[in-house]
Formats: sequence, structure tokens, C-alpha cells
Amino acid sequence: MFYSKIKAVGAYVPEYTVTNDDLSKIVDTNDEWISSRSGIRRRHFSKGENTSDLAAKAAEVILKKAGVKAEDVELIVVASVSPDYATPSVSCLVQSKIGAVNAVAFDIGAACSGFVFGLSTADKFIKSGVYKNALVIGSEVLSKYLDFEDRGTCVLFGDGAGGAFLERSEEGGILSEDMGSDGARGLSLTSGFRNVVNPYCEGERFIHSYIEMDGREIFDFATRTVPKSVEALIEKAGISVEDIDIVVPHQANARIVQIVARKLKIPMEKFYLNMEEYGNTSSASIPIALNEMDNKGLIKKGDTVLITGFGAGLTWGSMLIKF
Ligand code: 4VN
Repeated sequence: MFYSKIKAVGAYVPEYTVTNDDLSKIVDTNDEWISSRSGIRRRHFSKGENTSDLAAKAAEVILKKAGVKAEDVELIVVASVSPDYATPSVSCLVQSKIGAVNAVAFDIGAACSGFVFGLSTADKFIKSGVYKNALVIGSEVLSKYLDFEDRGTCVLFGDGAGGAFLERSEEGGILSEDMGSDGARGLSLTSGFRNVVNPYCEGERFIHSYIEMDGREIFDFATRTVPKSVEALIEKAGISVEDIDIVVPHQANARIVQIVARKLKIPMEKFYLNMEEYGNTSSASIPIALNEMDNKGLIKKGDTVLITGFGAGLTWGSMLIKF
């Protein structure tokens, strides 16, 4: 029986930052409203780099930190809800950009849970002996899906990419996971809808590109579901909350994290938050946070880290990782 272990984490975010004050010049909002309700103060927006460009740059950082050559990568999984194209996949574009000529590459669509779902998928390939390693990346250019006339959503999201290199190991690594989906509630957070129009099915073209969110619904979902998922995970792993050294939640909203922390009776000091700087970058938010912590020396070898993603689908996924 094999396990998978994270050998390196890395990230890349576009350089250009937009503050809440900057946004208040183009949409009816203000810094006080945004920061008090979400914890977000700035976000990075792409000035032209697309999702695969961010992902490829993150991949190069990850491989450099891991000391691994691109041609030795066996699997590339990219999680994204803002791909350059419907096809080819972001992962195939990344494969080409970094020269990972021997890798199998495919994408996963699980929104803000995408990085956790991607790690879980790669873990199964490694555990079963199919592949020895995998590059798992979350990458988003959400700015191209933002309606800058909707003050309820455009202030919340940002662009960026991050990921991890997983390798077969004698010991875990990825210790346990809890994932779930509730498609029945999926329409409370949507983007990129296109109806069917063709020569045999005529009608009006109806495209809903932009992110549309029932904020109250998603807020309630997150504060109810995440604590349950973490409790289920802890139970499966046979540990107690005190054994968790660090919690890295999806960086959607600081108030949600505070409610989750209170429900789980885990002190806020154990939670790492950086939505202040990046906003909500969906699938990229957890690996960007992991990379930042790694660069600051905040994750030590042997630490037990809990990551938890939750969002569109609706989907959620929590995972315990020993570094
Ligand atoms: C997970 C979550 C969110 C999210 C939901 C609601 C929300 C973020 C609504 C109330 C509003 C402040 C902002 Cl929990 C989004 C995603 C998508 O990635 C995933 N903010 N808010 C207010 O009026 O206080």
C-alpha cells in the first residue's frame, strides 16, 4: 500500500492589485462595507495572463521547489472554473507550457473545493500504484467572469494560481478526507451558462457568463456544512481537534471562518487567513495560502494540516495532511 505526500507547494498571482477604494470608483461600494463583511482589502487582477499562464507559472515554482524536472511529472490535474477554453483543458495547456511531455493531463470542475478534489483524485492514482507522482494545481482568472455592475459579487473575487507536487511515499502525507456534493442547491452559485441553440432547436441565445451568487444561501451552506465535514473527517482519522496544528480554509470570507472556528471549538489562531490580500480565488485559494505559509516558515515538517474547501456545485471537501 502506497501513500502520497506533498513534496512542495507553490503559487503565482498576477502582479496588479486593486484595492477596495479602487473598486469604489467603478461600482457603488466602499472599503468599510467590503472589509467588514468579507475581510477582503485587495485582490490581484490579471492584465491579460489567462488561467493556464498563471497555472504554468505556479507549476514552474512548484517543480523548482520540489527539485523535479518537468519531463518526470506523470500526472497533471488542474482544478478551475475559469479555463482559457472549454477545450483544450487548462492542464493540457500547462503540460505544453512547462514541457511535461510524459504526463497525463486533465481538469477537474469542483469550484472552490477543486484543489481538495484534485488532491484526492491524484492520491488515488498514487495509492493504487498507477502513477508515482502528480502535479495538482488550482488556477483561476475569475475577473473575466465578474459583473462589475453587481456590487454583491465583483468585490469578493480575485485571480491567482497555486498547487502542490505529490509523490509516492511509505507514510502519509494525505491521511484522510471527507468530500460531498449537493447538486440540488447548485443554482445558488453559477457562472458560464449557455443554452441550446442550433439549426434544429431554434430560439433565443441566452448566455449567463457572469458569476451570480445568492450570498445568504452560500453563507448558510458554508457555516452549516464545513463544521460537519471537519467533524466527519476527524472521526474517520481517529484523531481529536487538538491534534490539528493548522487549518487552511478556502479563503471566501473571514466571517464564515470565524463562525466555523467557533462551532468546531478550534481557536482562530490555528486558522490561516489571507483573503485580505487576494480575495476569493476559488480553487487557488488553499494552495496560495499553503505556499505563503511555507515561504514564511509557518508549516514545519510533521505538522498536521487541515484543509477545507467549499463552494459552487455545491461541493465541499476536507482533508488531513501530514507535512
Ligand atoms: C464559499 C462562500 C462564498 C461566500 C458566500 C457569501 C458571501 C462569500 C454574503 C453575505 C455578504 C458578504 C459576502 Cl462561503 C463564496 C464562495 C464562492 O467561492 C464559496 N461571501 N457573502 C454580506 O452582506 O455580509
